[in-house]
Amino acid sequence: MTARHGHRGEKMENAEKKRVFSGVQPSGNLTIGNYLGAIKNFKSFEEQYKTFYCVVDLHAITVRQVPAELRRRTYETLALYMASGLDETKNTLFVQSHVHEHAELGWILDCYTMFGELSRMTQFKDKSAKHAENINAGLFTYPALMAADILLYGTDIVPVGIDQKQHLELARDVAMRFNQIYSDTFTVPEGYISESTMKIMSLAEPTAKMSKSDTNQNAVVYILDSKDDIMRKFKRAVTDSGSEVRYSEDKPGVSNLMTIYRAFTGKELADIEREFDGVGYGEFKLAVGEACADGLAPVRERYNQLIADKAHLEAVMKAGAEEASYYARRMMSKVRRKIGFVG
Ligand code: AQP
Repeated sequence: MTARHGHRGEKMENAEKKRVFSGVQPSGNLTIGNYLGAIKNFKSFEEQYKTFYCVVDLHAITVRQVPAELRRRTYETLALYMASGLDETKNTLFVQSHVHEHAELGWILDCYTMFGELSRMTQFKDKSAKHAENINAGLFTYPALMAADILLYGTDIVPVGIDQKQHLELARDVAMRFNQIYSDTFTVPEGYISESTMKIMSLAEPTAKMSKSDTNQNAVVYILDSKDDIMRKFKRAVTDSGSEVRYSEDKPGVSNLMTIYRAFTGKELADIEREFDGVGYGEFKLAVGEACADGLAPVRERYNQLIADKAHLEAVMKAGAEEASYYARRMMSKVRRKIGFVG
């Protein structure tokens, strides 16, 4: 047993804490959408909760991945968790495929998730339109695996962006369904969706979500982009008609930039409107670029140190998987018993 995961006393203490689970797919270079909508919020739970943050590689293969890139991005995603401030001694950081119970419970929950429910998932509809040549069964049952990820740890809270709300609701429904059939087994999880950063939009098409798999590199700001790239992308960002820096529905481009500016500076929207009153979009976009680049600089710096030490990352993911497995095994033995599996 490692010092990190301690002894029974520590587990006892953890047993009383509420649980948090979330994950990010290593399916591309991570964006400021992933950072502001999800990862940046993870840290706020590390003191009060028992937290599980996972690199969800099983989910990533629902879309075809180049093996060498998937491997590299798995390390990168873990390093980005840590570079964003997650302390590996306070959070369980691990890779989904290292804990086999995710796949096992995923299969079981497939059998408690309805075809009709999965057919209604907007992400499935979007992704099957985007990947028409590869509409595989995994893409369809993705939400049941996500339910397994969450329910395996008795999770109370799941910090995610708004795009995951529908999947989270399905996880709740599946938990309640299972509990109703077999008596109380799973905790019914709640989403934690940060209102101010729940959906960062594309810089090229501000009515669409910023996505790591977007093929238009100018639409997306990556966490590890250089300052020059960040400035260039914000300079080219699509704005709206008129010239006022004002937050409103009919100004999706400017509103998105204000959201990003607010997230990196901590300023209120009304103050931002005042700050840029009478100033053209050009100057505003430069200020957003500066704030974003400044906010990401320390993350990039820490990341560069972390990614250079692969042995340390491997030690973190190994220890994380051991810790997660302890909880996962306990839940699985309960689930097996309830269902009626022998042994
Ligand atoms: N644009 C966004 N704004 C706010 N939150 C976002 N998230 C993703 N994009 C935004 C949140 O990031 C977490 C991890 O996402 P994921 O890796 O599970 O996949 P996703 O939601 O499908 O994200 P992407 O970037 O769009 O990936 P691809 O292009 O591979 O599909 C989630 O909590 C998500 O809400």
